[in-house]
Amino acid sequence: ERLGADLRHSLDDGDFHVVYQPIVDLGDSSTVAVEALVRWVHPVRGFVSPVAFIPVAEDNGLIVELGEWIMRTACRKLSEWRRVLGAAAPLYISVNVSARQLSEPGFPAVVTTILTETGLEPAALLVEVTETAIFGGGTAIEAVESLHRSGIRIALDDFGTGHSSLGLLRTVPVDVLKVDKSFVDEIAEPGGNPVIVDALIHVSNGLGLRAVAEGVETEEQAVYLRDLGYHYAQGYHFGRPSPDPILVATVPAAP
Ligand code: G
Ligand code: G
Ligand code: MN
Ligand code: NA
Repeated sequence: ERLGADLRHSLDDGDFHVVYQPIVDLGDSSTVAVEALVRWVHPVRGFVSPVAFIPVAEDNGLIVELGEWIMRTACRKLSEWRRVLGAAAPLYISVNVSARQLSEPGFPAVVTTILTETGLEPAALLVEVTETAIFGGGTAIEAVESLHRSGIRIALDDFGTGHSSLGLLRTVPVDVLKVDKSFVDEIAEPGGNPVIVDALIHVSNGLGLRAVAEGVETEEQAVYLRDLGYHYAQGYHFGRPSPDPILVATVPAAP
């Protein structure tokens, strides 16, 4: 397929970029972490959404190489922030990993090598997986267990939208629940019903997990979530994904 061949060229030509979205503490809006998100600027088509190209890269296997590049780029970035900012750098970086990457033999070893190369300890990395990826079969669960054993933390992304079984939270080593935007959207919407965000903070606390509310777009939603007991959130209200939200925010303006 065309898009597939273009992915190959763009990987060689440097048309992929990684942007970073703040994950904030709802108490003081400080950035505690960032999520890495890949962007593709196609030489002819311009911006192509990951929603369109990640599935193609999964099908033709390029996601393995692309995903490794994203992971290395993100880890280098956190390393740079630490070099410049020391303890004021974000605590960890969150990286999305797809089903195909998880079931690639040797994936956990690749991740460990990247951490060593970039001088990060395992706890500096949070790997985001979806319920669907974990249950895609093969060795995905074993990979998640192996990453977790090495000290890398695991987040369940888009939580509640897949074929969720709450039992999964007891059988797979999960540290963080990323509560899907569709549930956050119900807050402060006419006719909306925020019952799921309410239920999930209890589930998360009860299991000793951390919850991150995704897709927070308004102050009203942020306040509501904080009052429910959420500590962490992410969304356009706090910051859109951008090339360097950390150094841009801290570099003093020119006189
Ligand atoms: O960043 P954006 O909202 O456009 O992302 C759309 C979808 O693409 C989301 O489901 C997101 O998880 C996925 N995505 C974005 N960046 C990456 C990435 O680096 N790796 C993988 N596997 N998925 C990504
Ligand atoms: O599936 P995942 O949660 O990894 O996808 C995150 C995607 O959601 C990213 O592509 C990011 O650009 C997008 N996103 C992040 N915050 C918001 C938000 O507040 N509103 C909307 N519409 N999208 C968001
Ligand atoms: Mn994610
Ligand atoms: Na998500």
